[in-house]
Amino acid sequence: MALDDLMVSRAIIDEYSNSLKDSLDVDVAIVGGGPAGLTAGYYLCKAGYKVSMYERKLSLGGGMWGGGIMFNKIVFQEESLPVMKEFGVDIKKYTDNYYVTDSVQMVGALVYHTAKAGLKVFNLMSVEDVKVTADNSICGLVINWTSVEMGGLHVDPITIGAKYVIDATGHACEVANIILKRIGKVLYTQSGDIMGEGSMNAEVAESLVEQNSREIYKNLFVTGMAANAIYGSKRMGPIFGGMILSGRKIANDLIVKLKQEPVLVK
Ligand code: 48F
Repeated sequence: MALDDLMVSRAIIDEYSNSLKDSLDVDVAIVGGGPAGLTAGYYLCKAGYKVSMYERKLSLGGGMWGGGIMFNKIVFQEESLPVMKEFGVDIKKYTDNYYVTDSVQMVGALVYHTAKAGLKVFNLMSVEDVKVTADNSICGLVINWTSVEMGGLHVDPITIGAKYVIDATGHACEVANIILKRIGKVLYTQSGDIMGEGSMNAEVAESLVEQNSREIYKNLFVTGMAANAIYGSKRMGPIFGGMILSGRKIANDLIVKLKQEPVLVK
């Protein structure tokens, strides 16, 4: 059969535009496609919610590809085994409570299962601001192409609506920083500010990351390394169990909230 180059262009433009239009109003918008954001997206989509993800880079996976010092192996602990098994990766028990998988396989599995569950992914897209209601509750995101950001070009962004937003931007906790800049020290921390990440202690950091994964401002939730940075916990380095447990925790919290919403009868 003959191939028409213009049909290829048309298919790309139509399908991407439809996807973007369909994601103008979502239940949950996730900023950042690292392990925590992807896991949160997986469980939310599996529960039937409409979820979109914005990732600045070309590829999803965040800090997971490089394992530790570019040795592409992922270490995780016993507690996170059920989530690892859910993604179907090959797991090797190294010794009691230490399990290892391949980081490339893990990123692939997370991306595949999350996309198949229905997550709408917009890569090469950076979140530069939040959309707020009159009382400054978060109700969406302001997005623009990463290439615009990189080029320092003066091109206006577009806005999407979301009932809830998740900051899954890792060490930089970028959405929380936007709140500080635009609204002030209003985060649900002791000082209202980002408390800042402490030095390495995997035991402490991993034990706190799930409990730090929660609402940090009106309709804004946090997961992953950003949660520990915001609440002043330590860093954990190249162990990834806490990231996926944190993603699952925030998804479960939001599922509870979304279920409580009244169903509008048309
Ligand atoms: O950094 P990242 O992997 O965050 P995470 O899911 O996992 C942390 C671990 O990788 C590791 C660790 C624990 O073992 O300490 O660092 O918490 O993924 C964050 C993603 O967010 C993207 C960024 O490119 C990365 O892929 N990101 C950050 N800011 C923005 C963004 C933004 N403003 N807009 C879009 N994407």
